[in-house]
Amino acid sequence: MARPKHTPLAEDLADLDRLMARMRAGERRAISRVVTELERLSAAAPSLLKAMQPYLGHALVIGFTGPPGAGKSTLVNAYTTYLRGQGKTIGIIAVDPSSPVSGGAILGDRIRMTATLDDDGVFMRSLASRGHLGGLSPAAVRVIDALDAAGKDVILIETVGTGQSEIDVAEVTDVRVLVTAPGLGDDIQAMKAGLIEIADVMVVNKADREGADRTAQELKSALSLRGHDRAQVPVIKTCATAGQGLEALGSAIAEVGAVAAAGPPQQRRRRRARYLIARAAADLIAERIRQDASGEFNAAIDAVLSGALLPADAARKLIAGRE
Ligand SMILES: Nc1nc2c(ncn2[C@@H]2O[C@H](COP(=O)(O)OP(=O)(O)OP(=O)(O)O)[C@@H](O)[C@H]2O)c(=O)[nH]1
Ligand SMILES: [Mg+2]
Repeated sequence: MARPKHTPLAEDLADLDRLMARMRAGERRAISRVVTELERLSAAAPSLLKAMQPYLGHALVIGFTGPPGAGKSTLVNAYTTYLRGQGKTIGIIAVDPSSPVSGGAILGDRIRMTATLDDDGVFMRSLASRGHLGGLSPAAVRVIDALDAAGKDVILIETVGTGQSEIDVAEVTDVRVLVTAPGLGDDIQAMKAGLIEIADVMVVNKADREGADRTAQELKSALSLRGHDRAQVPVIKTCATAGQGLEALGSAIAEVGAVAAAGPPQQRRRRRARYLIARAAADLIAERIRQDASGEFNAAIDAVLSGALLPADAARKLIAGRE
């Protein structure tokens, strides 16, 4: 993962066709370069995106979300090894990997994600989501595109489920895996509500620990309470540290993935583009309200206070400008 320190900017970026070819050959330095430019949305990003166009829409994107310390990184690492055994190339994106609970800083993830070492078939990048109110950063979505263009067959994205992020992840991934573990207590309870609605596959990791069966049962009953559709969601027990349960996890993911892969590739790209546009629009609106040079926002507040407008109507009016 060592990044070249003295690469002249122009060297890699001058010949984009060559850069694309190197990236698609799995050359780590080339992928790293493109990922970094897109992550930072640098001046080179627009021409890179253009050069990437012909190669986009191939990868299957799988999201691993769950409470801090559930074993997401360890599981992603084990699953990577499993997929490598099938000859698949892998891109990994770890969003905000340093949780206070497991103390798993980026360095810790490096240790857990040993499958990424010395294997040009795997590329991993850690990203911070800070500054983006708990949500998945648009940078992560651009990095998905970069790894897709690099020809990775499968892209695994790890996020801590903290509210907004799992909803964002649901929007940009083809398969959504919720990872929990026994003994996380309230964490699971708090997360259940949102995540149970969107997960395609549920995992109870740390199956070697006491209480795994009970946690699996709890998840199953929570799912069945939500109707027939949700009751079909598989609940799989794994022990990521020992590499157990991966076959079952692999087939459950493959089943959901096959449905996604059956659709046109364009559809998956559309979802990512839609998300980026929606985020940009939300940012613009937030910015406009913050600045509020025209006093429109103050007028809206007055209208709400006087009972002339409901807050939602005031918001609609603000977005529409003048009506
Ligand atoms: N006993 C047991 N421990 C596990 C298992 N999987 C992971 N762990 C341990 O649980 C701890 C947390 O694992 P991580 O993979 O960092 O968990 P994470 O969900 O990625 O954590 P954050 O990214 O910090 O939210 C580590 O000490 C792992 O070794 C498992 O199957 N069994
Ligand atoms: Mg982690």
